[in-house]
Amino acid sequence: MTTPVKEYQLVVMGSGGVGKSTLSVQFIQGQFVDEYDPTIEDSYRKELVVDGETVSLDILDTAGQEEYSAMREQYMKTGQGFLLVFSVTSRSSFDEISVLHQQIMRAKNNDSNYPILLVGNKCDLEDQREVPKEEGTRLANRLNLTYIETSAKTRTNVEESFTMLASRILKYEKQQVVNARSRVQSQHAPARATPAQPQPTTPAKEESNCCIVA
Ligand SMILES: Nc1nc2c(ncn2[C@@H]2O[C@H](COP(=O)(O)OP(=O)(O)O)[C@@H](O)[C@H]2O)c(=O)[nH]1
Ligand SMILES: [Mg+2]
Repeated sequence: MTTPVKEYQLVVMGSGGVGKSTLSVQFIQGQFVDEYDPTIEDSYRKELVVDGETVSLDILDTAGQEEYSAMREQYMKTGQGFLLVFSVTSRSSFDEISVLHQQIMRAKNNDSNYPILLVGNKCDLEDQREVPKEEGTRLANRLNLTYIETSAKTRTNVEESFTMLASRILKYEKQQVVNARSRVQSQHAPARATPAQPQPTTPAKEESNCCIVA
């Protein structure tokens, strides 16, 4: 009997022209596309082995147009991991990151451990660089993200960034299970502690109270 492969939704976000489609196509098809219709929002699927587990990644390459903001809210809710992409050759695309991050945080109940990678793309264009590596690292530290620089042209760190995000998602999911277990245990803890406490006047009522799920 084969175990069903786990599926995860990854969302690639960032300003127009930073290389979201090029990164996605390079990862999926292993080729560099010079021109890709910037208005196309597409999704791709790829299976890969992450931390010894085979997973299926559903990758949404967003087009980031304002008129689709209802769609944007939707994929921010359903996305299980995000690549926040800017281009190291564009200061304005870097400035846009904090806004996008805030929007994700709103959709994810301000969970600062949510799997998100900060990606500085086009690192092959060193002579056109507007955002130093240190600034990327600093922003990532401030937002509790990991920073990685990529080139969709030379394939530098392309595979690594998607794999790293998938690995983060798996770890996050496992942590959620641990957290849920310890929540259940702590809900039962007062009931076990009750006999050691000074005898309450109405023990039956207190015991029933500790079973209420908040
Ligand atoms: N030199 C270089 N060009 C890139 C890189 N990534 C994307 N591009 C180019 O940047 C332009 C915009 O890329 P695209 O993927 O369409 O950006 P999107 O709007 O974020 O999807 C295209 O001409 C790409 O060929 C990269 O890493 N290095
Ligand atoms: Mg695109």
